Amino acid sequence: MKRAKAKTLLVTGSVLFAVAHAAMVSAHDIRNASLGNAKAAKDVYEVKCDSLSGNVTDHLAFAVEDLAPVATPVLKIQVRYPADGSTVTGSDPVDNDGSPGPEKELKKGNGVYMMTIKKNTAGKENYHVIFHCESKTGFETTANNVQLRNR
Ligand SMILES: [Ca+2]
Repeated sequence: MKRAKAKTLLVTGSVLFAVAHAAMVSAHDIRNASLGNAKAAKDVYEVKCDSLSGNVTDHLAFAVEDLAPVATPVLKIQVRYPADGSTVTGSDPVDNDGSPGPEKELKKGNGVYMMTIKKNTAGKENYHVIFHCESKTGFETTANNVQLRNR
């Protein structure tokens, strides 16, 4: 759970960061999920960030990975904090290359975040989502998620 070491590796390169990230926090992944053919298809998850062992959440960090098939749609991940409407969006610009798109953060502390996976055009897609509630100092806090919509 302690991610201080991963944060140190971060300065040496994003590849090391991705490896450390995957190894240390695999519990907060949504693996091999899919979006249907329709352009408007989207999956919605509710993520609740809480405190763990005295560490209060500072932000929700997230990234999406576009898995095979290699298809036209570009996958997007949008996280919204409904309490004030703040949103941050990320994407994976390279389909099925074994790594997610750039990690993004929404800094809203403990609370409920809405995470939506969508795409920019019609076509079936499969994806993997990585997300973590983290304290200011990079400790993982509690993240519970439920899927609200699956299209
Ligand atoms: Ca990719």
